[in-house]
Amino acid sequence: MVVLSKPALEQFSPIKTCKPSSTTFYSNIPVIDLSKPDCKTQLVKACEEFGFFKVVNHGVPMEFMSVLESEAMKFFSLSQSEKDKAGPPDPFGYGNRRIGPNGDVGWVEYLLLRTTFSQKSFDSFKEIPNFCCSSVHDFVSSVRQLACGVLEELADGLKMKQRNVFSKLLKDEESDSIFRLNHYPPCPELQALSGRDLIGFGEHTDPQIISVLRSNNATGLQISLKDGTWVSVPPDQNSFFIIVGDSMQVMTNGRFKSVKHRVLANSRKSRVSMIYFGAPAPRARIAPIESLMKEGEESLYKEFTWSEYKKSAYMSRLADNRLGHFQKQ
Ligand code: GA4
Repeated sequence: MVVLSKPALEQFSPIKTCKPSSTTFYSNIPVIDLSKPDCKTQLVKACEEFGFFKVVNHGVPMEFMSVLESEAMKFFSLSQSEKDKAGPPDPFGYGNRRIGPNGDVGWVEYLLLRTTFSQKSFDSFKEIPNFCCSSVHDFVSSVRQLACGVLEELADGLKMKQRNVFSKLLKDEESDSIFRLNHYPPCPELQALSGRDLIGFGEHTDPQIISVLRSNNATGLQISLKDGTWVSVPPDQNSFFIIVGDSMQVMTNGRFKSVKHRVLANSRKSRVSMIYFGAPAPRARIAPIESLMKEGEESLYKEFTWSEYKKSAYMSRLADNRLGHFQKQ
């Protein structure tokens, strides 16, 4: 075992810590069975109450998840210098501890990948040693389908005339959706030295429409409830977690909430997560959808394009309220 001294801890001091949180899991996270005919009502309720839920009977083959997980572990087990050859993430590639361009750091290493599989993306994969492009392709295609299915049920549940009002944004050829593989190495020594929990990925909301997350069976993911309490999500490697993003909050004029979430590093076990961030095309206009607004209901947000929102998001710090700039006074 490597014993770290105080100076070693100081070397990692930019990594944030928090008070050790309760180890009990929150048991009220909605679990929605997508094979049930009434799931749309439960989906709408979960988006309103939590902006977060788990889906089962999701249709993504288990094999896609396990193959990609072992590919990811193979990559993250390479030497630092090998992994660094695939970085920095500008915007795609390997990143270590630094998150985004504005000074955020976390106890995490990751790969940010594009989701369009053109020749260009095949080329960019060649720069990632030991990485099998087809495992990402299979997984992402299947998860995109899951995301679109959920969005169509949501449109139905909201009684919208067009079932594809949200899903068509992700299906657009120019959709700016991205894919992320995160690895949170265990850190028992650091945790023991500081007596606190290490933040793997600091609190934030996702700027996109919807995010679909799958992790191995290691703990760490927390969501913030409406009253601001942080609760731990029980991991489940066979299911997916759906996260409502800022753009969805805007399109529903605040009826669905983009949920604040974060990841605490696990002191004993490596956590690996894979997240698909479903986004519109850069030119797509994001604004509250009129048919979803009650008579006399005022729009809470100024209209913007995804490209404008993304640009502004990338100028913010992780924990900032990014929608603040787009809220009407
Ligand atoms: C949060 C959601 C996605 O992981 C991400 C993140 C992005 C990054 O890691 O580069 C951002 C973050 C995320 C929001 C604000 C900016 C951009 C880091 C950051 C400080 C890939 C994304 O799209 O937005």
